[in-house]
Amino acid sequence: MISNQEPQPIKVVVIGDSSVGKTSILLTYTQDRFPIDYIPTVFENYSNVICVDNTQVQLSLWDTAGQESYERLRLLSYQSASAFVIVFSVIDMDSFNNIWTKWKPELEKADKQHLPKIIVGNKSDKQNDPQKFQIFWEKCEQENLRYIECSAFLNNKIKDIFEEVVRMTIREQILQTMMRSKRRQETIKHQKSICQLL
Ligand SMILES: Nc1nc2c(ncn2[C@@H]2O[C@H](COP(=O)(O)OP(=O)(O)O)[C@@H](O)[C@H]2O)c(=O)[nH]1
Ligand SMILES: [Mg+2]
Repeated sequence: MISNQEPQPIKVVVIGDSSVGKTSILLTYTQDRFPIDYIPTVFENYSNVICVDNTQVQLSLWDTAGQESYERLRLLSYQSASAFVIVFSVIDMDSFNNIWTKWKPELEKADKQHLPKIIVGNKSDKQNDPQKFQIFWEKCEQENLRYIECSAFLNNKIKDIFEEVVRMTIREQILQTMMRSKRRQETIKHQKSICQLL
């Protein structure tokens, strides 16, 4: 059901090695076409109201630059993030390995490891090896992370990435609200029992 409330803001930050296709994914999603001419290093932040499973959200998308020299700037963009999309290229094994050795540790350093995140293998138009897919999928499964393979070039599964990350964020926020309310009730119960004792 669509409510009359203000759409809930969700900030999604896209990270991953340089050249894996982060900016292309974002441009393809927001413009519904693959950028064939010019691709900026980082695309301008974007914000739009979208509807996922009958819930309206104010989705803002933040691109980042993967290089070491941009680390300070990148960490700034992690502030008030709701979720992360970690992109690698399915034709570049290093970019996959770097998820575990660079990107996850960077999120931990920024104290964002608890936020919802999704792993995205881009450039699937260049490689269609089920064995490779299995390797990527199994590792993500082990790490308890959702894996989506996509091609910005073919505009394949691009919309699914953002719908799924919004879905995961809404679920997580509901869970957090329920836990807060439970903790509040427990505190009230505890205070009441102390009052009775006194
Ligand atoms: N074949 C193929 N090339 C892609 C795809 N996505 C991006 N690229 C290319 O990969 C290069 C790097 O893309 P870019 O979006 O700048 O990567 P970023 O550094 O991660 O933002 C560019 O030459 C893109 O045209 C894709 O899905 N398939
Ligand atoms: Mg870029």
